Amino acid sequence: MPSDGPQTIHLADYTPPNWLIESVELDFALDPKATRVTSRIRFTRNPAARDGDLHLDGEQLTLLSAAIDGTPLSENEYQKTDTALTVPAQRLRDDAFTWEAEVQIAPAENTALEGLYMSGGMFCTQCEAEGFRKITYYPDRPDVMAPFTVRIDSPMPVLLSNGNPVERHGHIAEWHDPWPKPSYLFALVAGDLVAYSDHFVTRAGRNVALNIWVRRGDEDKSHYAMGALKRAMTWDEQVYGREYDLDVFNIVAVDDFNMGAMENKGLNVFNSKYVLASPETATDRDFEFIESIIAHEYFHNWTGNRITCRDWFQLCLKEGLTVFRDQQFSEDMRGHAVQRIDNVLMLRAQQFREDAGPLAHPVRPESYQEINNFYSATVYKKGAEVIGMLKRLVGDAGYAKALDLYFCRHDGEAATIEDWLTVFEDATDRDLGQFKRWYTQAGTPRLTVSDSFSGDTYRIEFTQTTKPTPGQPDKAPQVIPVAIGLLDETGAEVEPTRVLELTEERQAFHFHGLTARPVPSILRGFSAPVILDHSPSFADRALLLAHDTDPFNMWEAGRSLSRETLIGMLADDTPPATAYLQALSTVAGNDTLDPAFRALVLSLPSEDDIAQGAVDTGLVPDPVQIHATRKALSKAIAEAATDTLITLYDAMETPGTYSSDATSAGKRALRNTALRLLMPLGGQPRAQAQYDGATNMTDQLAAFACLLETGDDSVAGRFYQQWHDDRLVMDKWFMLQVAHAAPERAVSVARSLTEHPYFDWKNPNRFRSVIGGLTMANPAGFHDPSGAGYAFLTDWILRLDKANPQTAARMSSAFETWTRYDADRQGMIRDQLERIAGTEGLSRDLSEMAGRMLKAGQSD
Ligand code: B3K
Ligand code: ZN
Repeated sequence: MPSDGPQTIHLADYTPPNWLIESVELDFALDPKATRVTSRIRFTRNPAARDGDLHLDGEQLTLLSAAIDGTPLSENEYQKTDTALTVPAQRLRDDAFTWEAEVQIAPAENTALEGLYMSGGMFCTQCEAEGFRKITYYPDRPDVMAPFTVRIDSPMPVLLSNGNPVERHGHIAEWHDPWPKPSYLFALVAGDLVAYSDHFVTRAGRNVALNIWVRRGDEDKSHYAMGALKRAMTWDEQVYGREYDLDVFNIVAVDDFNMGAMENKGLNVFNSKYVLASPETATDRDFEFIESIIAHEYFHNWTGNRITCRDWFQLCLKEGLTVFRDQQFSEDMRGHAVQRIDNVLMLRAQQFREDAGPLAHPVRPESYQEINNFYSATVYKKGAEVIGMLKRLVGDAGYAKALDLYFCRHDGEAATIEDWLTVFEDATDRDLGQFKRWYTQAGTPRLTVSDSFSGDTYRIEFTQTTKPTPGQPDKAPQVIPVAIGLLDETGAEVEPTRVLELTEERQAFHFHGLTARPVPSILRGFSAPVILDHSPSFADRALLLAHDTDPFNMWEAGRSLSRETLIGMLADDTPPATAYLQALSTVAGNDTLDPAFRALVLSLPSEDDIAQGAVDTGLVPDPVQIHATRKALSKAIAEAATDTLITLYDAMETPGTYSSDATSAGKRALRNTALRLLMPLGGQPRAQAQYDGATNMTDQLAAFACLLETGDDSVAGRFYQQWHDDRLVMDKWFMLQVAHAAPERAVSVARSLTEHPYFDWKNPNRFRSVIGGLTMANPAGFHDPSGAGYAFLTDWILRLDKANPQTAARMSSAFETWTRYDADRQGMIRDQLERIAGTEGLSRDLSEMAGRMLKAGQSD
């Protein structure tokens, strides 16, 4: 890295701000090419200050004027660079002063979708993490919190900002947010929008106006999101005792957005994908995501906004906790077992994958170049698991007490992980010194199990190890809560769930008073984010699959049999055991089990999971072979369970009006799983009939995917004719054609879709549909032995990097698993990573990602 390359920021270098802010006033005169922003900021000296300089961040701003206490600043009274403006302490002798500045910005030219930008003719903002500095000069750091007053001058009919509306006179609207907040929570929206409105009365009797702002015609697609918002508001009052604190809560749906949504105070901005839904246009999965993301952003009002982060290293303080809260909410709304399994599936697919490769980092990282690269599965999803473990260790009552103390002690503050852990220590009298390693140590611990039985005693011994990760060669033992229960040979539970606390590298536990060797059910509910290295006999796993009282482990038993079967097929062509196929078929036909659960048992591990499983057993994964093997196993399951699947397909029909509730969605999931499995056994007419008769997107899309895989060329055209006017459905059209293309055709299908007139590469959803459709949803196509997939991805991210570095950098993580493949593939990916790293004018975002990934191959 050249010495003038991107600067690395270290947690250890944190210093408090020199100046705090009492109040902020912002005036916006909106214009796509030349927006004027006037700021009036009252600064007061921070008693904890290091020195008296005033440091303001500012990027891509044209400074028109600046003054202190009404006196204009001349150019020799401050220093200005491309990223900052500093007024030296000598100019600031008083303990308080008012800064006034006017800057000009060009939202229409902002393709990075960070700061103030335009989407479909409307003005909108995205400031987290460091976008506010593209709006005006400001100490753009989360530990500077202030109340904001915002005036917007624009002919647009709808003008929104944070807080409560103050007044509206013709072209000018004023908003006031009384709650001190950091700049990353600022938001402004101006557009020709319409609202779908409702209201909510809080526990204390405050009447809150609720509005979901959308483009004309989309009002009816906002009903589901509104219901989800009200359920989330009620749930947070009932479960966490948290009430909403403003007169209005606004949500805006935006088509061009880099991520899912953003929790700006009182004005959440959403990717329209996570707001708009109707039965005809959205799948059950879309409804589920909308509910959880609406809840997630709403829950941030307390965990993130009222209590925010001191610095960006503490990101998991708000994200891990808020993900944990939204997962609890979804479990309460939709069923605990299935939601838990779903969350673990995503954790393994995204976070375990990250932890196993060059991008591994602790839940609280210690350094970064570009903070946007750390909105990662580790910070979010492992961050949530860490809180789940804390709750398990201190118990429900201890957790409730700690959270009450947290809200009371830190309300209005910018806090740290140390503050968070101290709250738990104070509330529960526990020493969390060792537990803290979950925040500081990267990597997924592997738990090896050995057990024995003698006399009346069952002994189980665990050994924990964690592989080295970048910058952390040696790992210390962590506190691992292992929920365990014991079954006898008939499947009866002889020892109900108890939580064993592992603290040592190697530790044994004893269970006395047993009459025979029990079958252990280990890590119930996935009580810790670890890899369990334990291969019980087929008979033991079949017993767990049939009888475990813990639904997570019941599913896990089936999953581990599927994984082992696939690895056997890959390694030496071992055919799937009849008993395994029979066990799956029995579960599928067991009407006492929830259909959604049965659908999960019937789903095989993803191709990427199988690749990681292969690595774990010492094989070099071949994505093309994995694809074929998974297909073969799927067919074998269908052959063994044909009658059951046909019966299920008919029995799980949900006639009548569509309902997105979990029970109906579960039936559709099982029915569509059966449809898919039956495809190689002459299922085409069934899929065709379902496609023709579908009245909801879940069923239509499931049939569409099946038909695409048969090579049916006409179905994509029919789908297009029906849906070409609907952007969100067209995203699915793009994505599925790539995802379900035969591997050898996938790159050419993706490439020709990038030439389609509707392919708008600057729209992140569309970009992700096609490029992500290849890298994430068609791994065998992406890893085509020719290397064409690698070159295709690289061409596109280099192009996107010039317009939108954040999304380009995120997409580059498709390469994060590169060292697991054969030498040819590794060589080709290394070439592409080097090509990226060597590109002139690369963004800080993408340069950091390529650099981190390349480092992994250096010792080779
Ligand atoms: N806090 C935002 C994410 C911001 C991402 C910035 N690159 C959404 C969320 O986690 O709720
Ligand atoms: Zn969040």
